Amino acid sequence: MDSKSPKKILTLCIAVDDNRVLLGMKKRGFGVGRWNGFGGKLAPGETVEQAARREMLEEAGVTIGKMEKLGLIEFEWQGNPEIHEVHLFKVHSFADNPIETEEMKPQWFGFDEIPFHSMWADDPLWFPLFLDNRTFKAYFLFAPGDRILDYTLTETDTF
Ligand code: 8OG
Repeated sequence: MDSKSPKKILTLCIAVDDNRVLLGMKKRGFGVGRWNGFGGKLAPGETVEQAARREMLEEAGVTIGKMEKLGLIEFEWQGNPEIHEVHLFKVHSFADNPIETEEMKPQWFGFDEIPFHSMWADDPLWFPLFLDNRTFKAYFLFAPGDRILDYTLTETDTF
């Protein structure tokens, strides 16, 4: 990791109810064909939290009520200097029913039915912390494609 690397800031919102998580099948763009939370890049002038709320509304048609930040995850791809800094939120309440949009097809999954085989390779490593409401920082280095070459994952009290 190089402190001078260009950083792209992104949001990721995963809603939960008592025993399920809300994921979406990504229908286009980066991560297409995988289940993921809802999110994307910050628009100019937006805070991370504003972007998280906007993306969830655009991609799932729901207005977030209560949410909390649980993770800060940095991604790097071998041979590419750009770092993706992903701010992960757990969404505890929202208005409206999730709807399918041009970008995502939403679906609820039980905590014991999370489709890790069709998710990003790093997700199984941090999902247990996420489900357990533990705050963490992580860094993943990917080989071109989807193989994790190196990573760190640390619980933290501060971001
Ligand atoms: O705007 P775009 O759809 O390209 O944003 C990418 C979304 O994917 C954004 O919500 C951040 C998220 N994301 C990554 N990498 C990873 C990852 O390794 N795991 C998960 N679960 N989400 C990721 O950019």
